[in-house]
Amino acid sequence: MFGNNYVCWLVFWAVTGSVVNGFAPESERQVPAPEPIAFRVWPSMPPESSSFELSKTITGLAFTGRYANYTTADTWYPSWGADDRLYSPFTDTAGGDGVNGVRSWSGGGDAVVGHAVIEGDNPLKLKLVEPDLIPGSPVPYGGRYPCGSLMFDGNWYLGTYALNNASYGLNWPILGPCPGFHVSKDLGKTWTPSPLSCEPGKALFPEPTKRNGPVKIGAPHFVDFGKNMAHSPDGKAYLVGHGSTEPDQEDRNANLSWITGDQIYLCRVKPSPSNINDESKYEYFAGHDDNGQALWSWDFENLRPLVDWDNNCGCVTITYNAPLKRFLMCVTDGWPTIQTMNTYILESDSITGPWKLVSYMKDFGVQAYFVNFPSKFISPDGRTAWLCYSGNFTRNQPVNPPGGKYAMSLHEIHLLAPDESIPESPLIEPGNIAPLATVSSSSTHSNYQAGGVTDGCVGGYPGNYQQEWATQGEKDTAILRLTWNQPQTIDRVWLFDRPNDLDQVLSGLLVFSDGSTVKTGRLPDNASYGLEVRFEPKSVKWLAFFVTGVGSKTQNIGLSEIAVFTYQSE
Ligand SMILES: [Ca+2]
Ligand SMILES: [Ca+2]
Ligand SMILES: [Ca+2]
Repeated sequence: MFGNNYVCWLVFWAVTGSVVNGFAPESERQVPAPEPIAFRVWPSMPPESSSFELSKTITGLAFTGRYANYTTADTWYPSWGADDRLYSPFTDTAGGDGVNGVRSWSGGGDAVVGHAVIEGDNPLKLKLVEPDLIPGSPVPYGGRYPCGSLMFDGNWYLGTYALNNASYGLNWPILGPCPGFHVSKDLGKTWTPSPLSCEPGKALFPEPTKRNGPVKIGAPHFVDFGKNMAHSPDGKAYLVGHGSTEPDQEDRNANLSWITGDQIYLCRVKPSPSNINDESKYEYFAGHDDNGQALWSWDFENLRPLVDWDNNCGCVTITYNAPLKRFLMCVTDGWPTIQTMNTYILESDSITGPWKLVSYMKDFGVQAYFVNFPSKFISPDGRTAWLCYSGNFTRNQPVNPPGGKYAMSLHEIHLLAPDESIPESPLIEPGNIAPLATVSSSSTHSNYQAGGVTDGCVGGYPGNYQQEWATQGEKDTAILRLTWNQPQTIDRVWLFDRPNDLDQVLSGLLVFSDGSTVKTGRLPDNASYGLEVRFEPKSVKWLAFFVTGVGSKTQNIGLSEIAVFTYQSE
């Protein structure tokens, strides 16, 4: 479905455009830039096996387009300390500067986990400080990675979990046990290592029964109750993890991995340095009684699933949204560990459920994982928050939403209220397939990202520079290329200039993967209008836009937006 404006343009075209052989000839016209939208709703596409009721309180999740990326590491789970700083693990730094020069790698016998403090109130202007490492043996597993982080009453608890590899080519397909928590009483300067280990029988919980056997709370994450756990119902820390049981319902590789599983489990403990690694101090969620009251048990044997959805319960986090009085659960289904991943958001007014579906975000990222809502960045009305995740560790995948990265990637989101109107724009309708493409460019200015060119917004410097692509000093050499995973049948492209009055495209050339080319003319300088280029429908896997001529004042040529429309027969 297209917005009303689009229908008007189509009618206008049918009246004024000449038609040859049933198709419009290659031609150009100006189209007005769609109004900038406040947010873009991510379509919720739950699979048929989903049995969640839809939430009536939070009816969807939308992205405003504002984002920020920090470091070249993943595994960020910030915990909000009483001193207003965020305390997080990190690991697996990939190139670049790591975290202020500190590099962490959690696979192999020399596994270490990173930790760092995040300062600042504005998610767009955070400062990472005090990064350091803690070693810990993964034996008899192959890797030992960070999981839950809690800063409470001046003590920092940093959890780890074991992973194993297997011979079938996936990424860490076997989830192992949790060997407890490292504890720091001086804000991360020194640590008392966990006395527990990854060996079955010597881990925190009495699981697995044998090496590589399934676990229920393999990678626990602390429920984020706000600053210094301000909203814990009973002063206890709650931990949520994903797992599976034995025997499983089917035989699949990576059934239970770092990012895949069958159930979600919950436990709680009064946090103190002496309690945190003492299993006898833990209580387990044991289901509900006949009146719907949550049951808690001191016996791990009585642990029951908080969510039970075979093959759809991977890595999980929970945050309390205090203004809305709602718990938000983020679950990633990342099977088979190296392709696109799905994330869904659930909400409940009780930590023990029942949970209702906010959004099932298919191919979110397109490979996002370790998804959480840091409570510090929830707005006073509870409707704006920032989603924290890492994305696309498997290279050469498209990025969606724009700005996602292998990093601490923070994205501003809006939680839809019932009856709230949803903004429309032809740039975010399904007919525009530019956002589905992998974007590459001859160069990109260091303050910009090429992905701004397909974010659905015509904008840029001197406004929001995240909404456009600018080159690093290029003029008539610049090339932008969009590549799709599948061939696409297209018949129109919209091109919008950078809105500033220095940089302007005077001429260009569209080159398609089928070998055809189309010359394009001047783009309106201030981008209040764009250039629509129409051509006979063609099936392509990629297209490239070559800038062939620019205005004399141009410094860093680029585009604020490109849209590519699929051919609609009829
Ligand atoms: Ca399963
Ligand atoms: Ca844009
Ligand atoms: Ca311009």
